[in-house]
Amino acid sequence: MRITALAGGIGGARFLRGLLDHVHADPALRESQITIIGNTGDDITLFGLRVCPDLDTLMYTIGDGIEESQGWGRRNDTRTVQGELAAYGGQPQWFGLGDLDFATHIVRSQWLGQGLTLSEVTGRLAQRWGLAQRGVTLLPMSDEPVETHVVVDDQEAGEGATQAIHFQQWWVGMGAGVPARAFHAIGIDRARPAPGVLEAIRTADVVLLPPSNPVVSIGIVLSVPGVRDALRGTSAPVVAVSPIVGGAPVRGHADACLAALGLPTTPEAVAGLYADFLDGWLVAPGEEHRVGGGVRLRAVPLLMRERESAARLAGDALSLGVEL
Ligand code: GDP
Ligand code: FO1
Ligand code: CA
Repeated sequence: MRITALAGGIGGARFLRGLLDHVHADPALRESQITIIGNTGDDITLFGLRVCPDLDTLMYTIGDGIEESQGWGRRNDTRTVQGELAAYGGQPQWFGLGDLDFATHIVRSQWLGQGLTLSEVTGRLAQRWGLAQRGVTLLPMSDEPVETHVVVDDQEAGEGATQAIHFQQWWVGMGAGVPARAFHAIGIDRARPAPGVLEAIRTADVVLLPPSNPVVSIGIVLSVPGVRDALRGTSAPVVAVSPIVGGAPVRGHADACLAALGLPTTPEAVAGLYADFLDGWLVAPGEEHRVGGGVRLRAVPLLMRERESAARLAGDALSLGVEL
């Protein structure tokens, strides 16, 4: 089966590792090809190095190198380089970069500097993590740089003044502690889908949207020109999983992101963002509120506590897609 998924970082990665566990446990699905279209709006240049948090989270999780306790970064990493950078007064210090993780950013930056595209670089990095052997192709949403910026109030500039800051400064630096007024994907007007992205959507048997952040993960991928049209046009069923359970995100700040769009933190609000292409929608039991447009609703346990529950959830999403 050809399965295509759009994904952010931690929620997307846990779901997709579950999907792999699910397909590899079933002889009929074992030969499946899974193409992951990763969000690159979180990308940032730090200390001259290009950092792609969502691609790396996907790669490390699927390649079994992730630090499970935090959901990002390399397992058992150390912070020697970061400590030395801080001793020099190097900025920023609010973004944690481990020594092993640094190697990824160094070699990525070197290859980008030699003129390789981000897709080519991501393909090379993925080789080290054995993604192809697991039937996985990891694609960035675009080879052109796109960076999500967040409009926040500028207290110092006075009443009503705002400023736009990098997404990571808001999310990690400030812990999303100030309200986001709007999100802008800088560079999106010049961005084209990376090679293979539209084809993967068009030729898929099933398209899955993991419970990734609907605004700053999936929303940014959807804003790449052509991606949304491809989802509307594909003959494959599109099935999405709610990241909202019991009126709150399972982790992270999706509530603050939805609020910036004037939306409540409900599964229905998220489904509304996907309404023009959505065919199947997984919600938590007790949250089966109708969403329009003939979308097939199914209630299943949505929490990915360990790999087994993530595999069950991914299996539920896949089987809904196959039924549609
Ligand atoms: P990020 O890029 O690291 O923020 O990760 P994603 O965008 O891929 O996923 C973040 C979203 O995953 C958050 O909005 C969470 O609510 C959601 N999430 C995390 N864990 C779970 C879970 O166990 N179940 C569900 N349904 N959603 C989850
Ligand atoms: N998230 C944090 O909350 N704090 C960090 O210091 C941090 C560092 C970091 C380094 C590399 C990487 O690939 C991811 C990292 N993340 C960190 C996670 C990540 O930046 C955010 O969770 C996502 O971008 C939000 O979607
Ligand atoms: Ca992200």
